[in-house]
Amino acid sequence: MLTWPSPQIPALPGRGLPIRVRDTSTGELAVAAPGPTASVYVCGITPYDATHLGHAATYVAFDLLVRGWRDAGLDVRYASNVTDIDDPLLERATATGVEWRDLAIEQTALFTEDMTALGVVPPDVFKGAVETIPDVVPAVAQMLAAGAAYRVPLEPGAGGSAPGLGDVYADLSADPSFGAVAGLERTQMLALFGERGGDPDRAGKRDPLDSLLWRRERPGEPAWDGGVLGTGRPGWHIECAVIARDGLGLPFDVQGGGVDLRFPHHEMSTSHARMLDGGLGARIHVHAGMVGLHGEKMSKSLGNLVLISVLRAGGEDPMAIRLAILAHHYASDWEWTDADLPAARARLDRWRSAVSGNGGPDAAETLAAIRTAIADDLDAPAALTAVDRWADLALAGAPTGWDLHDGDLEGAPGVISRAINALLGVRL
Ligand code: 5CA
Ligand code: ZN
Repeated sequence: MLTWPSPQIPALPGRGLPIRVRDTSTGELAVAAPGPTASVYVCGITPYDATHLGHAATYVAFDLLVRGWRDAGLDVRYASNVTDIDDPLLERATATGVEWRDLAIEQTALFTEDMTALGVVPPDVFKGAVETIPDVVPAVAQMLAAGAAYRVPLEPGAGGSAPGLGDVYADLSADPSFGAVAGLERTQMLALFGERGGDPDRAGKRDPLDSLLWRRERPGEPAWDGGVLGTGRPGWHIECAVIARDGLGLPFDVQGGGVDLRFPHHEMSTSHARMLDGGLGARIHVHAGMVGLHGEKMSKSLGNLVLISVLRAGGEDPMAIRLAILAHHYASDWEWTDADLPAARARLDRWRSAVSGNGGPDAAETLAAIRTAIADDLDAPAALTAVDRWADLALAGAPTGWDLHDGDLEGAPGVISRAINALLGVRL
């Protein structure tokens, strides 16, 4: 799948600090990557009704991590996916009378344009579920052969020319570490599994929580050659397990996404990865909070959406949208209101005025404060406050500070402008 163009990341004097993030499986702060390499997998969109502000906030959060790692001198590898075949996409396509492929292509294109406008650094590996099928099939076959998966018989009429080959499910009893990602009680797991795409009531499963790896062909549904599995399509969690394994190698440093994916998606995809590799999936799990609108989680299924493409079409400066997002700490749930954009526009104007002059206090302290904030669990609001402080002094007429780096003398406004761009992704 084609990714989007990379924004230019200006060089900064000095080096960033090691970044600590909150690992949601332990609740503790942990160094996100010990180095010298750093790898992250962030769950991508299911391409319908994308990209809303909640999606954008999640990708901007992990963009801070990628930028911070690069600033700290790590060799970063970033992988992500597009769930371009799954039940919700097919349901939406059927409901609106659009071909599912057209819906996926159009929405993925909008997403990549939104990410470009918001200055999000693109993933190095960006794969769709459909193009990953040739890799998913042998992975599922491997799990079957190892006794970590089993077949469940089909209802009459399913399975195309091989109705005797059932759907394939992961056998949770083959994974003693299952449950370590979210740390939930079984009753909580059962409830969430049913709410978030699982099928606890499917007859013939060994455990209601066992999750689908390969769905056999059904009348009216798209299906692909699955070799020994029979025609069908991949389950959701195995898609991310395989893309992460092949794109990053196992184990990798950080598995990320919104907190709605903590269970079952990240629990299951980590379990699948463990069963494929015999070891670990991700070392650390990091989750962004949910952005809400009118008291509810912003979600495609509820339809209470603010779309980035609609804001852009209305002439909104994408950098104001980005600043509005950065004003909230990524890990907390927050509510989008009418006040967010005007406040972000005012801040952007002020910063632009401040770096347009020749004056301003020495940049070193502010650059250090931004780096410290990012290293402390990606604390963007604290970074914005540090820039605000510098801008206030600059606009009040503080004398010019100069920074010497690599033998060049650079004025404080230049250093601040580059720091805002490189670390926060805001182009002034
Ligand atoms: N394709 C799957 C992941 S493999 C999926 O969940 N797609 S999605 O389009 O529903 O969501 C894309 C990303 O945005 C996920 O990381 C999800 O956790 C995050 N997300 C969805 N809604 C919100 C929200 N309201 N606030 C913050 N993040 C959100
Ligand atoms: Zn995923």
